[in-house]
Amino acid sequence: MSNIKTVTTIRFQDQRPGTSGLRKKVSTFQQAHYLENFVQALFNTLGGLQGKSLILGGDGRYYNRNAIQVIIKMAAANGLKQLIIGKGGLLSTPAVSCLIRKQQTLGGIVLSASHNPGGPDADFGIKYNIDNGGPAPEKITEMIYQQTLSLQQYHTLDTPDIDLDQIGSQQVESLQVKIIDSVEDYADMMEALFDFENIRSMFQQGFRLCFDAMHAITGPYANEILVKRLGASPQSIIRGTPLTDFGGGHPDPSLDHAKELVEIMSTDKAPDFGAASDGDGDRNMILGKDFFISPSDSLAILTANAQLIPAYRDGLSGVARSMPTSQAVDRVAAALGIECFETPTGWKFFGNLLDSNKITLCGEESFGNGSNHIREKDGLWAVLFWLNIIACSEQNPEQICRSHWQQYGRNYYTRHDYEALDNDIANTIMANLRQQTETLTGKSYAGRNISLSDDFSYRDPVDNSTSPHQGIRICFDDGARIIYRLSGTGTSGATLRIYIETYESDSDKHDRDTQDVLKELIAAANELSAVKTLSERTGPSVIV
Ligand code: VG1
Ligand code: CO
Repeated sequence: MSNIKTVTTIRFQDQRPGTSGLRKKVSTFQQAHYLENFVQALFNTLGGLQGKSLILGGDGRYYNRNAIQVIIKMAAANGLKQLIIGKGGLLSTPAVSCLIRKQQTLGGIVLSASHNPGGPDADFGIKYNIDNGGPAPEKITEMIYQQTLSLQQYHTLDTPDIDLDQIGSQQVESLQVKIIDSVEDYADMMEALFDFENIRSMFQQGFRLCFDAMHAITGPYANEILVKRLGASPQSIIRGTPLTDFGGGHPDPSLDHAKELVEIMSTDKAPDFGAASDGDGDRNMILGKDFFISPSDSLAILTANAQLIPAYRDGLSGVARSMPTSQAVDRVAAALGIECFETPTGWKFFGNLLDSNKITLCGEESFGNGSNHIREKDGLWAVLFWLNIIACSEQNPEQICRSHWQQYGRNYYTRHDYEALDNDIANTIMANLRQQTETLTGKSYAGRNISLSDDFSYRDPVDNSTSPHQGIRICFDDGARIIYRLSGTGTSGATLRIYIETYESDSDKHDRDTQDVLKELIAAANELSAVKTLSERTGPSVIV
């Protein structure tokens, strides 16, 4: 291995992974040694790479290809045996998770900043997934971070770039680089989980959908699965070509960022079903004709209808939701007689529950659902789950949602984000709230009494690890809640997220405007946090 180069490096203090890996501006990653340091810290944390194999791929955003070349050379210099890479460097986050499990590799590296914008002036990210296919738990991300603080050198190779577009194996010193089809294994897995025949015949009978791939990673996956294998028309996919800057948009499947889809779904000739996925393919938004399914409701509906799906026909062992996600799924779990776990925000907290078969389905309010089929949330999986339910029930999304509310009641839910706040101000808001939690219980706000108020701390029931400070909870005696937490995925300033929900059992009151229903709680949330005064803002940057 004569071409190995050991480079003396400078250290960076800001490489602690957040909710989902290390996310920074592209320009930060472009600094000399920046990416290399993180990758070397990861390799040092993993220990001996000899004889080991890793999956590598990303969402195709700007800098994806550069980063892959850097990682290939460093992997070779660090003695890794094999890297399995998606063609063109492309792999969705769920596809990486699927491949790690299928190929039984040591883990995988995902290059993505998910729903954050892409391009030279936008965001990039890197995340490590362990051998179960899921995001590395905090213990490991913390070890990587500690490594970055003491790192003195990294190893790389003086060698030309690899052709990422040629399927097949190439040798880089003792490293085998295997370029594979990005879609096939994932598509096969979906076919094994769902009733494709039933969905196919629904399309044959004229069922129409519109899927917005947002110029991100899911275009090729949707094309293979929805068009080629299920028979949807090719026109059903919009923004289907992955672009390095996502066409200039936010690849965020929300009403705000999928405007074209929302418009298509609100016309007289709207298709029967609308959906979108995010930059790296792990999020989903589900729409009916002129009808939005809230992600928290979606999790509850999937849980309630899981017996219709071949993969879940034998029942669910349990379910889990992140703490700020609405409590809609709790009611379904109670009715099914299964346990419902409440975890901190971020998919890594579901891993142990899935591995130990305590849960089968899980989800987050932030447009993410998933199951034990992999260890990441999965956008197209959720789309197929919905299509399978529609095919079996012969009801449209709105009917499915309304009958769900009829049976279980409706959890009105919203999230107010204050973006790009000054870090000190955001920390002050949180510190004030934390202090208040000690004295709030028993007090009355928005016509309700506070029954619990704390800074959520999670104890993992499998490994007993604890994760404190996961968000301020203010819970009322009628089930309403206000939650505050700071985002861990942003790249500039701080984002305060305020999550607000209330429950309505009366089906005559299920057609009201969410912001209107929640207005007293929203006012209480603003008052308790003094967010407007402290941030000098007149309102949230985004309302979801
Ligand atoms: C956000 C969401 C969280 C999600 C995370 C990663 O984190 O709130 O639910 O797991 O993004 O999703 P935060 O810390 O900004 O609230 V993705 O699709 O961006 O990988
Ligand atoms: Co994502």
